[in-house]
Amino acid sequence: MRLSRYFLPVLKETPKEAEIISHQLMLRAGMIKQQAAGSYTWLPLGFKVLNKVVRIIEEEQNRSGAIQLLMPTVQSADLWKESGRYDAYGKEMLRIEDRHERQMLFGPTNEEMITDVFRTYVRSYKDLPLNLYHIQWKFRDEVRPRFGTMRSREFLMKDAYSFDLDEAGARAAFYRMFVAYLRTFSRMGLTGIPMRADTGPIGGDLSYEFHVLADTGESQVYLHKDLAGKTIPPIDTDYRGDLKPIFDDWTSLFAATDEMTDEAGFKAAVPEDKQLSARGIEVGHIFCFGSKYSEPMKATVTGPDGKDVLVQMGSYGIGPTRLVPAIIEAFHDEAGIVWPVSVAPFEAVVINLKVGDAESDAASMKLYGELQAAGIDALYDDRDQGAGGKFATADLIGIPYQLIIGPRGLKEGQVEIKHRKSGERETLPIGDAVKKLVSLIVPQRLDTI
Ligand code: 5CA
Repeated sequence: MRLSRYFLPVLKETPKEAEIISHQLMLRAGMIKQQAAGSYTWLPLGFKVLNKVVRIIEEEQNRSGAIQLLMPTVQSADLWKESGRYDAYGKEMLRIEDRHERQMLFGPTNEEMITDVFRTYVRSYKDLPLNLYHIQWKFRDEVRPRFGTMRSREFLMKDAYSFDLDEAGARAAFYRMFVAYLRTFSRMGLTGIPMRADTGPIGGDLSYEFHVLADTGESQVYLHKDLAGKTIPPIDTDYRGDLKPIFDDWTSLFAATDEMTDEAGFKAAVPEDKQLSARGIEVGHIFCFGSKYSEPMKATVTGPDGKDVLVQMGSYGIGPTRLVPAIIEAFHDEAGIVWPVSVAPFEAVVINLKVGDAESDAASMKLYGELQAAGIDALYDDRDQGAGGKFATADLIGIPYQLIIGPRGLKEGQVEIKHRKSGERETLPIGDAVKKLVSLIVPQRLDTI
């Protein structure tokens, strides 16, 4: 992408309405624009990051055996009356009436709709286990939408729903998602720490929230320090095998939100030198709720003995539009965002210091082309502007590597690479630059670990 033709409305000033750093930086870097309270347009740069986050989620969901579909945003109230949640959901649900005076709603979640899909088609235990997921916009009329896309009213959710013959099957499905979640957050450079949590309006008695630790997090969390450095299950984890040992290993160390414990309970459970009391951002939440929906909605399958049984269900959410600011909370400095390569909007930016100088233009275009040919997601800053402004933009929008090309270096046959994270700059022969960038970038995509 050539920056001169891109749409990147960066702001010089920090907008006053933004309280936390991720919200400030998303506005300044031209990633989002507020439309109404808790409702945002994703501008091109933001949308590019969001898509990378979504792609990682999809890859890990697919790897775990979940199958993607897509359900509508606007739902019929009838299904929610069947489950009994239409009245129970209260004011957070945006209720709509169509021209025929039928009651509709903008979906805050999809347990009812997926249960309806299931009961329409699935008849036999032989079709189980089944896990269906989608990535779709939700609307919740939050009392306090705030912090930009961190807590918005319209937000994107990955929601998966599992169906099993019995409780043991439902548990195994829960473990598969648990492992997929650990891998998903880790591929974005984050540690998503699973914590016992309250089930709220989704229901059931077993649930874990995944929290990213950050001072600006909305939840108070208590955990055993060793959870932060634990090994993540690798790419070749066998999702058909028994994943309970991984679940047991992670959950044997204490971690809970303040809805599930208090300071006294925490202090009694964790040795003093291992106690970590922190703020957390809830980036995922998984639930196991048995027949809470299958019973009122009569979702059954024929079991091995020929008798009908209620299907055992769970649901599993991740918030992609919350993950983007959560990643920024974890990775930024005074100059701006410092994206991990795996979610960076561009992996490298070619900075032409002297647009209009024939040699600089030719070398920049050549290297930009070679980077693209090598599969690098590259941006080319070809704007006719001073070097200071270009560096400031590249730092602000957080591109992991800057390839700096100017007449002085070219005379010596040299270019420079700046590492955004460390600030380190290295000079190297022009012919080595692309190879060097590929060797730096590819391993950090974390798509083979
Ligand atoms: N049906 C279940 C799981 S599929 C469910 O709705 N769970 S949830 O309510 O916990 O939401 C799942 C995830 O969506 C949360 O962990 C969070 O990452 C994200 N999320 C929830 N509310 C918001 C919001 N207002 N803004 C941004 N993300 C949100």
